[in-house]
Amino acid sequence: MHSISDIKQGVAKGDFLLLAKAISFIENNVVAANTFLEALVPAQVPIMGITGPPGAGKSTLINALISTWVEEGKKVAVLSVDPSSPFHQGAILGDRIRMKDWYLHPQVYIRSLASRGHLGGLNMAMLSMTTLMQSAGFDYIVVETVGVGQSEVEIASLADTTVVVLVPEAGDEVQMMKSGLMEIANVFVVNKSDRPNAQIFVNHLKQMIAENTSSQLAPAVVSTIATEREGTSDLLKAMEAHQLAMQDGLQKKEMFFNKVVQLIMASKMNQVDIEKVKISLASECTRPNFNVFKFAQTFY
Ligand SMILES: Nc1nc2c(ncn2[C@@H]2O[C@H](COP(=O)(O)OP(=O)(O)O)[C@@H](O)[C@H]2O)c(=O)[nH]1
Ligand SMILES: [Mg+2]
Repeated sequence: MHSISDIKQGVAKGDFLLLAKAISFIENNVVAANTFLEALVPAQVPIMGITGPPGAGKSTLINALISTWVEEGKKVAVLSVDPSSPFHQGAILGDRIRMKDWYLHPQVYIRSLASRGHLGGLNMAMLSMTTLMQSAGFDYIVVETVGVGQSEVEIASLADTTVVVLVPEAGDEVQMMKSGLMEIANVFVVNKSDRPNAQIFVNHLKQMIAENTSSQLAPAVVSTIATEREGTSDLLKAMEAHQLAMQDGLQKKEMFFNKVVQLIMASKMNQVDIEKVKISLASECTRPNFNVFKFAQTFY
């Protein structure tokens, strides 16, 4: 494995080959990668999570944000996961088209992750990769995930700032997922504001926020038209304001606590031979009065 300083040098020159190799290494060698990950020296680059239903305009929005950052001379990393299409490449191809300007750009690194097949789970993969990006010299790190109620990636436990992207027609949906979304969103984006009734939806959303959160924790609401790059500077301002507000705050501590819990759980799981569990379970579970607690206990 190359050292992180070699990887960083590559990134500085716009050559992402060593970075890509490090990612593959992490994906394929959970235990061996630990030594590499433990040696990283992550900078305090905030991780921005962008989530929301499929088609809301997350990738288009990220595309617009990248434009702004690239113009400022910054380096940007985008990690994108679409758990709704585990084997189908469609969503990833769609993002490739949406963000096509950036795939070969020396300031931008975009990586799509399959939602399954990661040793140690997707959350672990994301945690490792965002830490790697923080250590590799990027100025901005964005993670795109599809949020559909029970997102496979708990983006909120991974991101410093979580942006939930909705569209004006999302009224009922919001009602449905109200509690969950209210908890994770630091910023709401109402994208496709070129559509009729966008303002009504914004007002409705603001009202729901006021009813459900205390004023200090209230997420900002930003209207955008991602395809026109409209509202992106407001979005940037809202994200920056949130990052300022969370410095050393309770939310930051909670985020790190969640990460540490995930790592402890993963390392405990590494001590278990999961194949052995499966084989043993196959014969045991058909017995009458099979007790799952008693069975699991033999593997602790
Ligand atoms: N009218 C309109 N269409 C948009 C806007 N933003 C994105 N779209 C379109 O919505 C579709 C889905 O966008 P995409 O970024 O792939 O959504 P994602 O699945 O959330 O990443 C694409 O056809 C975009 O061109 C917007 O602000 N207004
Ligand atoms: Mg997308």
